[in-house]
Amino acid sequence: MQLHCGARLLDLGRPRIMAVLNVTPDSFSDGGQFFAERRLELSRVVDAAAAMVAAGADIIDVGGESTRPGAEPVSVNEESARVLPVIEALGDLNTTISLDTSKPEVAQAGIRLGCHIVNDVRGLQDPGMVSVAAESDVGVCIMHMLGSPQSMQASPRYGNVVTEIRDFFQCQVHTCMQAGIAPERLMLDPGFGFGKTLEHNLALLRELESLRVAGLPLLVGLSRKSMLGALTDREVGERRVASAVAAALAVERGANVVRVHDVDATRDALRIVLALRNVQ
Ligand code: HH2
Repeated sequence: MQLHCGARLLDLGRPRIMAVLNVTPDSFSDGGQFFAERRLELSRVVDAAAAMVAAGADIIDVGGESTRPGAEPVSVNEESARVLPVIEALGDLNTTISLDTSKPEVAQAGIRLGCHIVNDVRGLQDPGMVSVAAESDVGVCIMHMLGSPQSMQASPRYGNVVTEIRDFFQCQVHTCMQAGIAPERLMLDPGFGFGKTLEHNLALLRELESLRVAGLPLLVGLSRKSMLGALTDREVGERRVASAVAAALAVERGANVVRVHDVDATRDALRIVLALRNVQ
């Protein structure tokens, strides 16, 4: 299995680590760390990304808008000012760069500056995102979210969470293919914590493989999320072990890419999974 993402080809014969690099003042677990007197310090962002690559990250996922429950939306200008200089600066790292955005304008500018993947937590529901993706050759992550960050955790309800998300994937993959986006460019993500209760999240993880549509790669983001806090009774800064275990379990259940904050711990966990599979 491979993901075609612009100039790069990501071999998914083994699970890959997508490292989270949030350049926001307010992300739920790593917000604000690159800001001094409200200004983004680019050299510190680049150093952090280089450290993630050295620790074993295969993809760096740059985000400029927090999507934690209750987060306020940011404007195109604000998000662009946060992420675009970072995308440009990371070009020298020789790694796969993903841009976590739902805004067509931001995605388009990021693609021009050389990002390889567009990671859309709104799953390309905006036709503008479909057009931008179709006009490019980057990889695309279609994530499922119920509602919006402002309201999604109020009282999420599904008839059957697994079949509804599978249906959503089917519909979005069809839309992408109609628009001319090759399936080799697509990844699917159930969106843990995005309009889901603990029970919904557990059902999705338990039945991860049945979410796979058209044989496409699955991306899973559980790192530091409140689901792990609920299960372990730990605050967000204390969820490193739970996050690494969750990443390993996700890979055991079929995840091809795991989106994580703690790259070194995840790498150790995945090494054990791979050793059991007899893969180095
Ligand atoms: N989770 C978050 C953001 N982007 N993208 C994908 N594909 N899958 C996810 O599970 C996912 C995502 C939320 O985590 P984080 O970026 O750490 O927090 P915030 O949204 O507060 O910036």
